[in-house]
Amino acid sequence: MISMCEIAEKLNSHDKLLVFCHVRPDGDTLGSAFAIKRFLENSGKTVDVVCDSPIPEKFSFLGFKAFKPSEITGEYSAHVAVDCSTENMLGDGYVLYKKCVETFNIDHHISNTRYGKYFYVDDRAACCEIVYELLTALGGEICKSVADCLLLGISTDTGHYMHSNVTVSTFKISSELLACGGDSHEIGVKMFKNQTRARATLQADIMSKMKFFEDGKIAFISIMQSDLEKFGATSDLTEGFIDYPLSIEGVEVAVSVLESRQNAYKISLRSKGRVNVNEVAAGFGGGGHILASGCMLFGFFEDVKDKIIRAITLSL
Ligand SMILES: [Mn+2]
Repeated sequence: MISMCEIAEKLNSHDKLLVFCHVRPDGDTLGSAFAIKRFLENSGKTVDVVCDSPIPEKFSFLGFKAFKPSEITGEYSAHVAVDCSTENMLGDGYVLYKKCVETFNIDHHISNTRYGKYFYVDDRAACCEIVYELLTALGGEICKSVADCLLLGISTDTGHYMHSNVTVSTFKISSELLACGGDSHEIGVKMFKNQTRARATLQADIMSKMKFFEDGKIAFISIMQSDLEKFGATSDLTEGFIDYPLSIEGVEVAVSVLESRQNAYKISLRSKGRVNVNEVAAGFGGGGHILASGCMLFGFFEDVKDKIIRAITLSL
């Protein structure tokens, strides 16, 4: 791994950069990418953002506009992936990412596969913490718009400062971003205290069908395509559902199974601490963090459910 100073220096030598977000983008990958874009554009560089999935509506107040990988025609001298633990997270952007000689990989997932010519991986609450330090190393003023991007990533990846991943640096960086004009309150409200009626009614329905295993230590929810259709909801609206089962007394691990297509399920895992769910997910080719991870499982729903419950039970 190269140092923060070196990565800043290497990035600074480029005038036209393409920044890659992961598929099904969250606040951290978008915040990281658009903070880099807006900061470098302030110093006259050209920076575009590419993402293989649409940007969810809830981020619209921040004015993010990203290209699809297929829409990119020009040449960029550097390709930068942010918050992407594996190249697969780039979706179809992966082929495009590899086309450049100068590839950067900036991430905070301990499971990061260290791809790219230059990688910087640090176990932080959010990739946006790393990006803040990178922009600080580059020098120059952080404007309100950049501060809001970075606060977005920190807010969403920490459950607005409620998760155990929050450290001294999380608060220190956040306070500096507030001093730059960032509006932490607006971001917190827009991300955590605001939802569509479709999401709220879908959530009530899903929670009413919650199941428990191992004396209530495992809480399990599942969201099928038919549930989404019933409420006119899209799968990105289910983000955050898993926090509810995890909040229940006695639950050690919460599992969410989202049917992405027939016989293909996106598994999300959250732990209160006794179980390392990064290891559980890694057993199925996935990964993430000790307390929050995910993987894909294929097959019939009942088999998928048994497989994941068994793996968690063995780690309890
Ligand atoms: Mn992240």
